Parts: sequence; C-alpha cells; structure tokens
Amino acid sequence: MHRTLTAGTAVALVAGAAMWFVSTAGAQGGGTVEVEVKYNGAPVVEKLKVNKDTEQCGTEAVIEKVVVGGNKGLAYAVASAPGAKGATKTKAVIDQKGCKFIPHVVAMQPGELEIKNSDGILHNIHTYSTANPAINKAQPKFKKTMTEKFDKPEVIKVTCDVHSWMLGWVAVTPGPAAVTDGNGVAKIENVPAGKQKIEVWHETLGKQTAEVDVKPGQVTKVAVEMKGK
Ligand SMILES: [Cu+2]
Repeated sequence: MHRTLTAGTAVALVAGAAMWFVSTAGAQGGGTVEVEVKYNGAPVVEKLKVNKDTEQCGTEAVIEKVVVGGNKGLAYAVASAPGAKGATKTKAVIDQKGCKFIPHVVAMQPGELEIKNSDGILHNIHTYSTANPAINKAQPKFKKTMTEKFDKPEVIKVTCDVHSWMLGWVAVTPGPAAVTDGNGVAKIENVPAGKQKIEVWHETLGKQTAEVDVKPGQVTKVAVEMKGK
C-alpha cells in the first residue's frame, strides 16, 4: 500500500512539472512579426566575366546589390527586434556554392555560424568586422564545414580572396531577426509580447525603423519603406 501511494505521488509530481513548463513557454512565446520591406527604386545587378574555377563558378558572376521582387518587395533585407530579450536562437548556416555565398545574407544572434563549402574547391573566408575578431582563413576543398563564433552584434561583410566577386553578409543581431524573401517579407518568430522596435537593414539602402505592438500567439504585420540613396 505504501509503495502504491509513493508511485502515485511521483506521477502527480511529473504531471505538475509538465504543466508548469507548458504555461511558462506560453508566457514567454510572444508572437510573430511579419515585416514587409518595400523599395520604390530600380534593382541593381552587376555582372562580371569569370575565368577561374569555371567548372564550379560558371563563366559569369551575378552580383545582386538591390533585388526587388513582386509588389516592390525588397529581398535580402534584415529585419530584427533588437530590444527583444530571451528569444529562441536558431542555428545559422552559410554555404559556398557555385562560388556564391548562399544565402547572400544570413541573420543570427550572437553565437556560432556554420560555414559550408559545397563546391569542393579552395575558398577563403575573409570577414570585415570591428566588434568581433576579423577572420581571414582558407577553407580548402576537403574541408566541408567549419564553425566560427561571433559574440558581438554587428553586420559583417564576408568575402573570398580566391574569388573576388564573392560577397555575403552576416548580420549578428542582439534580438531575433529574419531576412526578407524574394517578395520582401521577413517573419521574425518568438518576439516577446508588448511594444518592440523593429530595425531593417539593407546592404545598399541603409536602415529604417518601425514600432510594433506584439500580441502573444499572433502575427503582427508592419510595412517599412526603404529610401533610395
Ligand atoms: Cu571562393
């Protein structure tokens, strides 16, 4: 009899703990901020002849400086909620494929970035940063993956000294962030409820900010227009 009671108490305790976790996660979960970034100007795309590693790189490099999609949506803009604390971190990955950094822009919170080399040729990771230590490191063809740490928030330009046209950006943001897709839409998940500042950054068009009131468990939409330079 005594043993049965003990087992029953243990089950009740476990069930109680599980419920406590669920309710805590719900309170912290916050909402999603859907940021639509618009740009009224023309796309800017540069093309360059390539005569190195053409098997992997092709014979033409396309440098996309301003990518405008349907409905004037601006691609590759970073939308972040810099004041949002305690948000969930997602793993950041950048790949070197076809002698391009894919994605062209990656957003991450301070932590680790996984750098892949899918091309199987020599690349070189060269970062231009001030808050974080600069990296200038060869990634030989046999090195499929390497991991680098970026502890401080800042936007970091990434190039490859082997292929001069390769250009990527790593946006290390203090809060949760997302990069706009081809339609100019970025969904920032797990933003704590309440008033939040939204910051939008683009490599050629600079910065804009907006204010949102995030409702828990809901999607809050906000539109931001980038101005031409
Ligand atoms: Cu390269």
